[in-house]
Amino acid sequence: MFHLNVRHLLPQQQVSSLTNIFNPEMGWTHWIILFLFVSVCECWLQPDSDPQMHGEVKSPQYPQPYPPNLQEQWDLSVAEGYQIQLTFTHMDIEASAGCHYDALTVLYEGKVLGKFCGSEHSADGHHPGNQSILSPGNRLTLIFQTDNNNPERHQNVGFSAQYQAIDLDECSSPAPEDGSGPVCDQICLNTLGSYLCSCHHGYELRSDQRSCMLSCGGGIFDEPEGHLSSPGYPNSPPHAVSCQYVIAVESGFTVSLSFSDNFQIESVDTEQGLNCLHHWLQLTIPDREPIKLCGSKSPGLIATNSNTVKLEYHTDDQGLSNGWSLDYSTHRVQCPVPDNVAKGRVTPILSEYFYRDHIFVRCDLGYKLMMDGQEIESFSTTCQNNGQWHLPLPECHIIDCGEPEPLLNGGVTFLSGFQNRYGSVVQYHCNEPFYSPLGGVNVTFTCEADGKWKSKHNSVVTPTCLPVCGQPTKHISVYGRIVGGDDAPDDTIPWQVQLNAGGGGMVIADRWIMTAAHLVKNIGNNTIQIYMGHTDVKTLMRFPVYAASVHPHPDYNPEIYNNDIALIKLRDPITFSSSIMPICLPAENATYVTGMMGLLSGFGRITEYGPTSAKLRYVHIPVVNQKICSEAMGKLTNNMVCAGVPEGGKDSCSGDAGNPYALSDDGQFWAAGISSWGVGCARPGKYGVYTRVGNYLDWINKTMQEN
Ligand code: 4AZ
Repeated sequence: MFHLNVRHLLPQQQVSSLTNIFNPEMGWTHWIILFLFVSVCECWLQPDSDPQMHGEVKSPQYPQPYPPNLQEQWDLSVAEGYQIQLTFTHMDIEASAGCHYDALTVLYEGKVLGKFCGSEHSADGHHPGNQSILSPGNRLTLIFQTDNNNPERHQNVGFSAQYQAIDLDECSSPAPEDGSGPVCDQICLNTLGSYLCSCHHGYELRSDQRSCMLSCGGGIFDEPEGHLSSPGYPNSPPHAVSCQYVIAVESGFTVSLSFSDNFQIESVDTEQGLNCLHHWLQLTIPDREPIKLCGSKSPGLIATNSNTVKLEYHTDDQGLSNGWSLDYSTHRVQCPVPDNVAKGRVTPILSEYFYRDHIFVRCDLGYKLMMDGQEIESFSTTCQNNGQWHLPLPECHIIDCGEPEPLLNGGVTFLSGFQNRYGSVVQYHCNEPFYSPLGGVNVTFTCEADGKWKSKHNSVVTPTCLPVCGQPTKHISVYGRIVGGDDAPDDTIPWQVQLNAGGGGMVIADRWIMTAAHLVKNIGNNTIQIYMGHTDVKTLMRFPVYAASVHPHPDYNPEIYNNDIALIKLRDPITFSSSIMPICLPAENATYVTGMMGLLSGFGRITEYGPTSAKLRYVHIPVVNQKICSEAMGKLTNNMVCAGVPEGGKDSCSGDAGNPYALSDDGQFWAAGISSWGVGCARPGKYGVYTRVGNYLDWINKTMQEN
């Protein structure tokens, strides 16, 4: 194996001529002039500057006989690193002993390689024959000398020779005698015109390109673990070592050095202790003072707490250090153990946390994650390569459900807990006895972990308070009359209303009044005023409420008062109390049983020809058999029901149209009839005729829904 560090040798001559030409201090004009000069010179000097690789040499006048008195010289040269091989194609020089008269002398650097004369077959002289002449270097000098001593006019033609460049094998050249050693210290590679030196494994070529030295084995070590040692360890390395090693592993990891026991770096004993004066191993850790190590005690384990460390081993040309050896390993950077989070949990719980570890924080039930004043869905943080968590820990704050939704016509009471926080329990109630909760029971809501108030059945919908209908807080204890009736005490008929149009009506919902169609048929919405909540007319009139829309039955027939029913929608909803309460609508299956007593009320006339009442009056009259009534009153439709007594005296009268005729079931009043028409008032044998409300449930509900 050859060492990789192989450098090509530039012939010294070329190096020096290059450095002469490329003088860095030259200006641009000089460069241009030089360029022109070099270009031109190259053309002129081509034959000299570009050495010949082969050629021919002939004696003067060859193949004519050469003249006398010659002293001709040829200086042959080929490229550096080559030898010249000279081969004679023909030689015919006057032969003489020792080539005394005429001779061709071949020289290398002044040293005679051969002196030739004669021809191939001549007896004396010195002819090269078929042998070539090889110059030791890249030059060769030929000198052709002839004398004048030629009385017989010789016929010798001289010589003709070819020469060519032959690669010089520098590697097999013997070591120069100056004691500088062989061409190459370890390995020599012959190349065309030159040679290369190389070194065995573990060695590197010195800057002289010839000699080899023990390799530092330095460089960058980026694997998570590895082994380093000084050159030649455990044997002492050559002197004047300067080796550099860099351990640079991924950030987020720290390097620990573990020196073997066999550690020996020359130190100098001083009064202050060991001094690493001439030999040392210096450790450089970023942001720390460099540490110089020497002596013969192993430093053992050194935790650098850094992902990079530079080691520089230095010895001078004296002293003795056997060197050192170490194994390095890496550990993930450690992050601090996270604090506890009050009302929360950090997972996973470990005794140590390292680079790339994640932790999660979850809050106890009823608590939420908060960061920088903001609630967050989830939390995790990662141990970074700098040993810090990438996010600080969040806090767990108790969940707050906020104020519970207010309940219309009801309220909310705190049963337990604190400031609407998690676990607080509230109870909704309706304003009894005028409202009752839909579903019947008071509902409790708890502030749950999701921050919502929820019922036992996990509902988030606040309950609804439905108005209580037909159940006055005060009851009429004495039976009385309208015609033949009596004044109604306050709060006993709280659904009673009076219209400015004359006639009355009844409250059936918080925005709806029911009355007779014939009263409102031709009246605009804006002119209708409705009064309620008082039994005294004067007081009553002080508190009008207004209609938003009026809905007489579309099939109302004014001729026979069929379908004499209308609904008025109020602009504003009514809040019910003991003085204003709706009357119930008939049940789906409501029956009008003959003889059943009903409650008729209103502000109509007290007698057929008398004045209307200043007070609300009422009378109890029974439901009359339909056939009997029809016989008494003429043709009735099924949408009508009669009430009254055959003997007369108790009846509705003028101004009572639209008023309620209420039947009761289990103390709950329902709107059985709407006062519609009659013949006079309270006459014997006559009855009051009322719109049979039970026939209009669908229309009423539809109208209320659609408006
Ligand atoms: C009316 O004109 C009226 N006796 C209402 C009912 C009766 C008579 C008249 C029935 O308002």
